[in-house]
Amino acid sequence: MRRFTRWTLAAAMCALSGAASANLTLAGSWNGNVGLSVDGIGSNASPTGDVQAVIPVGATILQAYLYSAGTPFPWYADSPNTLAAYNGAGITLAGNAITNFDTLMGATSTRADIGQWYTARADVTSVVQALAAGAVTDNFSWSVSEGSLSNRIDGEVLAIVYSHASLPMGSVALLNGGQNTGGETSIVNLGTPLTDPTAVGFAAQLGLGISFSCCGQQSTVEINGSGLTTTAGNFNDGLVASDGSLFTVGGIGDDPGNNVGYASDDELYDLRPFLAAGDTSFSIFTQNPTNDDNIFFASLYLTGDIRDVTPAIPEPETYALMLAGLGVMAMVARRRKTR
Ligand SMILES: [Ca+2]
Ligand SMILES: [Ca+2]
Ligand SMILES: [Ca+2]
Ligand SMILES: [Ca+2]
Repeated sequence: MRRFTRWTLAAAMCALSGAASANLTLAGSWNGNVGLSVDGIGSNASPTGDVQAVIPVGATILQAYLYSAGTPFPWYADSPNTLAAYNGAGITLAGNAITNFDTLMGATSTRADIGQWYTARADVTSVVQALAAGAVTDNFSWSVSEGSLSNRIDGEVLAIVYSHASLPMGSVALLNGGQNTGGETSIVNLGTPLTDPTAVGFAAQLGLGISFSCCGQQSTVEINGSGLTTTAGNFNDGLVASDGSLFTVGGIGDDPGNNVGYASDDELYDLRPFLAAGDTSFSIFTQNPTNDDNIFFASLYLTGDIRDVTPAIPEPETYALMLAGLGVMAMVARRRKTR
């Protein structure tokens, strides 16, 4: 029994250190005359509500993703935690049944009672291409429904990447979150050094998608080690303050500046003050001290050359935790051998 306890402790320590590795992974990046449309909606109504899109007339739609963010499991035992659950729920976008969710992601809380969020992502490129075909307007509004899972899905993000010859050269990156609430760092690597961020026309925007957040629950974000915000979260794109509607994403209709305060922080951020000419990379650190929010999505737009986004080298304390775990396992193994 004692041996079992030690093995369990050692395994748990290794698992903890593993879970703390960076988890903001690249869903895709696009370079050229590219632009980005991001919006979200959350509610417990049926339909859920309308999601907005802004796509220049004549643009080529390169990629569109629909993210649907469920409440955590096992906090709610009937939260969706499989792709089959999402694909069978009756989720729709502008009346189109979305049954091709093929990627699960989502944060893991350091609180066992909350557990894990299972956010699903579907490729809706062909759906959005058809909806926008032949349009004579830049602005779209499409109804979203969460079907039978409305009470256990906080909301949807619609992210669209397009290109248009009138746009400046730049990069878009979409990131699947699932940040460990305890804190994680990702590195954005650039193919060419940054031009002067203070020059006219330079743009560097970060948008975050966060679910299951309200009522003072908030996250900290640092860029290159400097504080961007301590108040990311809340349900700015959710219609009511109840589970199944706690949803926010930085994007259309939000202030491109960095808003101060929990109520006004809209999860759309200007990174220019944190960047310098000649930079070849920058870091994004997120942490949710309240351990109950799901940072499941991030978008980047940069008049620069994003090549990839990679996990940062684990923090020193992560190494220490991992080594401690390995040490306990080695100790247990030695004791077992001598018996
Ligand atoms: Ca809902
Ligand atoms: Ca928003
Ligand atoms: Ca907010
Ligand atoms: Ca803002």
